[in-house]
Amino acid sequence: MDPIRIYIVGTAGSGKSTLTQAFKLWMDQQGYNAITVNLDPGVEELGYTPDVDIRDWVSVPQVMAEKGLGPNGAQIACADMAALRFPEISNVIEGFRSDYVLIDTPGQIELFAFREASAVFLNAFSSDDNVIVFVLDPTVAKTPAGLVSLLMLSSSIQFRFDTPMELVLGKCDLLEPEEAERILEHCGNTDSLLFALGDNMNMRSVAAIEFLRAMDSLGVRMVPKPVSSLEMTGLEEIYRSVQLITRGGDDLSSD
Ligand SMILES: Nc1nc2c(ncn2[C@@H]2O[C@H](COP(=O)(O)OP(=O)(O)O)[C@@H](O)[C@H]2O)c(=O)[nH]1
Ligand SMILES: [Mg+2]
Repeated sequence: MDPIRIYIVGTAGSGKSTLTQAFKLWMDQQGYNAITVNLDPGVEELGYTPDVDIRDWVSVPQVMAEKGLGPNGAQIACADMAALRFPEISNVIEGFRSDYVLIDTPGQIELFAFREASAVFLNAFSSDDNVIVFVLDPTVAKTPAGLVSLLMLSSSIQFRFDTPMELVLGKCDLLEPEEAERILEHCGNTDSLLFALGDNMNMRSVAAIEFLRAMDSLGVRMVPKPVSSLEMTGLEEIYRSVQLITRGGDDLSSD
């Protein structure tokens, strides 16, 4: 059976790399066979050693030096070069024959969302085996407008790739319990979120109303799973949800 590929996606600094590392540790502890893949060619300090590292094929500092590009131009060039190297990278990933592939995506979310490389990766596999785990940064999700913006961003990515997605509220250890509760309540209950946004009918609240109602009628609204990579909490819930999405809840370990 093909491995389940879990793409960890989120805004810069939301905690993607730390979650990749924590999730791998948790999977090891449970006896699940998982590998980690770093897809960020520009990262300097990762905090863990990935099993497969895009920097072995393309690296931002090297492209900056060779092509005389600045860091942003080099990031984009690298993302596009990674698409060309996809067959080799994919072969190395397949070689591990693991049940799970945890994919840490570039720090800047637009590199994942809007460059071709991620579409090449995602489309190469059956959509039944891909899941995007979208990490909500708690410092942004704390305000109602920040939360709606993140939900819009996650919808944009879901729309672009047509891949199942699980939402995660990251770094929960930094939130007061009632703050975390409020965010979860806002995600699950459109009226409470609209109420929190305020009732001044400006462009922003009309856009939010239309967006949230559209999500409601499509049935794609999601309540995030609260997670702390630091305290290793919420990882089992992500795992269960990924299993449900990809395998209808069958646990690989019971095969
Ligand atoms: N308190 C706390 N800090 C975290 C957690 N996850 C990540 N961080 C911190 O958030 C910062 C950004 O994390 P990183 O994983 O590099 O984010 P990325 O850019 O999305 O890959 C780092 O300083 C991490 O130590 C968490 O669960 N709890
Ligand atoms: Mg990172």
